Amino acid sequence: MIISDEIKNAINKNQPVVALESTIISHGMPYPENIETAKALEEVVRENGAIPATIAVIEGKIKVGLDDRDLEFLAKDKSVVKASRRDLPVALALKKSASTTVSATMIAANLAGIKFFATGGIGGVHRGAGQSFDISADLQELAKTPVFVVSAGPKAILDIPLTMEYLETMGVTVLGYNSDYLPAFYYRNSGCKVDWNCKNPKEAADIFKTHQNLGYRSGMLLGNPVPEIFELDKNFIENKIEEALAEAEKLGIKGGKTTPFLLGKLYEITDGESLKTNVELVKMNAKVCALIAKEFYD
Ligand code: PSU
Ligand code: MN
Repeated sequence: MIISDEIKNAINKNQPVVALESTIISHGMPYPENIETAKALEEVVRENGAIPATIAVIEGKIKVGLDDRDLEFLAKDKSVVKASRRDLPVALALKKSASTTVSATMIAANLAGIKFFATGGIGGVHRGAGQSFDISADLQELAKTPVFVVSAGPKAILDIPLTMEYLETMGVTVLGYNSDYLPAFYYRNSGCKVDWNCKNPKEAADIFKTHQNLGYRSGMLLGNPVPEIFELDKNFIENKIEEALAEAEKLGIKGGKTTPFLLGKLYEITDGESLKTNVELVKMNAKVCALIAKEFYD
């Protein structure tokens, strides 16, 4: 693992560090919005008092803190693979380059000693999982790796009530951020209640501190709704999601290709509206995550 000097120094001094994932760059957004967003996220984290740590696998090593060349490569090179928990040992042993999903980024962050991580939307239980069995490894990771994850909820392409149920079964603490409901990525309210509404960064930091003091080895999920001005109309986006899902079904898209396909398709059929919202919600998550990390180490 290669950790940048700045990040290593911050970790050693117990200063706030926020991990950022790289699948969103390689498989979540088109070029050049992906690299612009990757850079903007690092800025947002800094502006809010924490050190950003974007994570990927570069030539067989976990790299914590990427330079411009790495970001450019992840944003442009179509050969970059998407590495989840199960892929990580292979990518490292065979000296591949790969972007890391929420699960792989949590593993890397935890190994590096980073406790906070901001993403867009986590993976979850896919619609029709009763048939396909498609449940993202992100959910299991939240149950076994002690990292605090800020997201705008599960991606709306998923089955959100089943995702909530799964997290509950695995004993993962799920918090709403100033909301009684889990957000649905593109829109603020999934209609799915959360047990706990956390009102500010201090409450979130206190809850995570207590969780650590109890010796829990699991992670925690904060659902931060997209700002109102950027949210998409529920009916509008749900119709588009149906359309994208039908297309995926027709083409026989499966496994790790499903999420990138659906996000790409939505971009196309919403004339870029889905991407605009996606960019804004990740930025907001990076901000909130930095503020919570700052409280935690204060
Ligand atoms: N959030 C986004 N865009 C993304 C992802 C999250 O705004 O592309 C990625 C994350 O890396 C997440 C992955 O872990 O999608 C889930 O993929 P799957 O459903 O195959 O587990
Ligand atoms: Mn899957």
